[in-house]
Amino acid sequence: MRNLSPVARDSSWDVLAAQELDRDSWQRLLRHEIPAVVIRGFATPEECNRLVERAQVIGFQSYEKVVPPIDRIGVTVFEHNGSDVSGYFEKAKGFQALQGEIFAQSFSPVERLMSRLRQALGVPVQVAADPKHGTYCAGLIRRIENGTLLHIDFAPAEQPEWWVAQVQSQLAWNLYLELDPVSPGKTYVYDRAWTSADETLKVPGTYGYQRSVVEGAKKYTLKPTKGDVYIFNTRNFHEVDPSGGRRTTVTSAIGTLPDGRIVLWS
Ligand SMILES: O=C(O)CCC(=O)C(=O)O
Ligand SMILES: [Fe+2]
Repeated sequence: MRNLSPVARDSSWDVLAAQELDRDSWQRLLRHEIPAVVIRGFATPEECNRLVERAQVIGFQSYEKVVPPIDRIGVTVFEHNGSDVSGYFEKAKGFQALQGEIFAQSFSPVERLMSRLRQALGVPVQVAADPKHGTYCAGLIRRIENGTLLHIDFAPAEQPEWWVAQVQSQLAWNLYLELDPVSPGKTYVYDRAWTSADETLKVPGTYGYQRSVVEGAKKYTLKPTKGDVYIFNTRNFHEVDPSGGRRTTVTSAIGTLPDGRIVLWS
């Protein structure tokens, strides 16, 4: 499963800006040549508001053992790191029904995102499925309001026993549903991709890394805007600032398989 493909370091970002989604920008994002891809106007303000409203009625819960706290509706592989694969899939079933309910009463950002990717890239896009355990969850509704630690999200490194560890590249999409207009909680992505040697810089007992890991690296500032989707390569170190108020997103991981297929999971 594990696919710790080396990262080509002969190219680095030349523009610190997100590019519109197309085949070319996608390939460049996978090769770590650009910091982000954007889909502007992915959802209308009314769609965003409606989804937030439905999510609030259902209610958020906090990630287990994460400081600073992050709230979410959904199930994540991150919280089942190690080999608690069955635990994840047991919870997944319950969540899929709940997610269906929320999206049926608003709209499905996951379906929309998959169809936009198919359209733009011309490849199959599916929710990830483990042949033994079934379908992964994809599409977490998340509130990051106190910021995050400096981290990466990369299954080959973090969930080596899982089916999704066979991905060659891992990206994330975030649809920003609700933001504080003054202090939205910026996201910073560094031009520095994780390698296994970086594990020595992990801060013990947390999901974060020491700051020295990004020393001297170019930094892209993602200032989120409501209704837009940003996609970035989560093998690159990144972090989120605390926000002045509500900061709600819908998000999932996106992986590329060796046969060209794209899979989503949370
Ligand atoms: O909320 C964001 O802007 C990014 C959060 C994050 O760390 C991720 O999507 O991997
Ligand atoms: Fe992340």
